[in-house]
Amino acid sequence: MKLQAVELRRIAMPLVRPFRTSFGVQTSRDVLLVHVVSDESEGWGECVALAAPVYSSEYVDGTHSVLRDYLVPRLLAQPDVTARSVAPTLADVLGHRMAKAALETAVLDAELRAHGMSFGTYIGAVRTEVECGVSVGIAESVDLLLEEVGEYVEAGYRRIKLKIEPGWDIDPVRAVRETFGADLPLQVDANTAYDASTSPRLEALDEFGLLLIEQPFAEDDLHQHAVLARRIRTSICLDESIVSARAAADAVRLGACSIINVKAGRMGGYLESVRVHDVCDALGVPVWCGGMLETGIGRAANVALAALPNFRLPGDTSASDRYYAEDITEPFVLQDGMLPVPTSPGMGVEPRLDLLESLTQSIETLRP
Ligand code: OSB
Ligand code: MG
Repeated sequence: MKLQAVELRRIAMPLVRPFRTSFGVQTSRDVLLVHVVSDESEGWGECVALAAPVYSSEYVDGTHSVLRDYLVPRLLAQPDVTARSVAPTLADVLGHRMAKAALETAVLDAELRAHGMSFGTYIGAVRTEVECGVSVGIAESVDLLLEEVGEYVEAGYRRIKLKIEPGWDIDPVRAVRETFGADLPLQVDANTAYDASTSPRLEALDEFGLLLIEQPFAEDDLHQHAVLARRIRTSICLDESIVSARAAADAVRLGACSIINVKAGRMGGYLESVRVHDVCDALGVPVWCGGMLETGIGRAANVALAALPNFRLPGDTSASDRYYAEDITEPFVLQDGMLPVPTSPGMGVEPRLDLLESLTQSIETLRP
């Protein structure tokens, strides 16, 4: 394909409820959408960077800037662009994986639409629907947490993930176990909030039969994760630390984790995410699909990714109404705790352009 234009569109999406994690509270998402127009078709990608650099070093204004000044110009200068050519073309720009992922996804959407092939078919999806979990923020009180978890259990979610931090860990986990029973699939996510001095609190979680503990320590501290993994029965899962298939293989071989959360934004795209899936499969390590509070555009690709065979745990691929009163695509609706894998060409969803217009804060169009 020859790219004719790349549009960078910023939209404001209010969340249905505030989402509090160990790194802060989010009440809305400032989303950067990448729209590519080629001589054959069009495609969309959603950048998952948060408004501030608190989950990883990327943030939405930074991704916008690097796309505009460095990434998009490199692609526009190419006579022929395919999704597989995007990462090599951008390789001399270091890091900025979320920005690169959004651009590669938009190109992949356009390419697959031109070929009439769905993303699920392209990557080898083996399921028509995927099991969904939900990520529950740090609450004002244990009572309010139990109320929120109750709503999600009632809605049919197949797994609950509690956000934790030192001081909001043992009590809420115990309360959820006592209220919903030992059979509720339950896991926790610390978003790097612990260190060696607070690690004993995580050891105290070992008695609650959790599916996993996600990213308790710093992104670059694989050693501390390996130490904890040796001390407890509960599986350690890494999120922030895993930025590539190589990082995944290294972390597993060091004994730092036995489960991996796959997020395409963090890994620079869906093509690298498939490689992470494959290397983990070869190492006997299950993966699951994480989330970054995506709109329907990003969610569609995540749901298809989660249909690969080694995605063996429910993902943070929740229904549209968990995040937004009105989604910018046809909403994803939970059916018996599952979401259907899109089957239309490309990522399989159409943005609702009228709604998109009303949510748009700015648009910038770049041409060759
Ligand atoms: O650590 O998994 C995380 C949201 C934003 C940033 C990081 C994380 C999350 C979530 C929510 O846990 C996942 C989702 O429902 O999209
Ligand atoms: Mg996480």
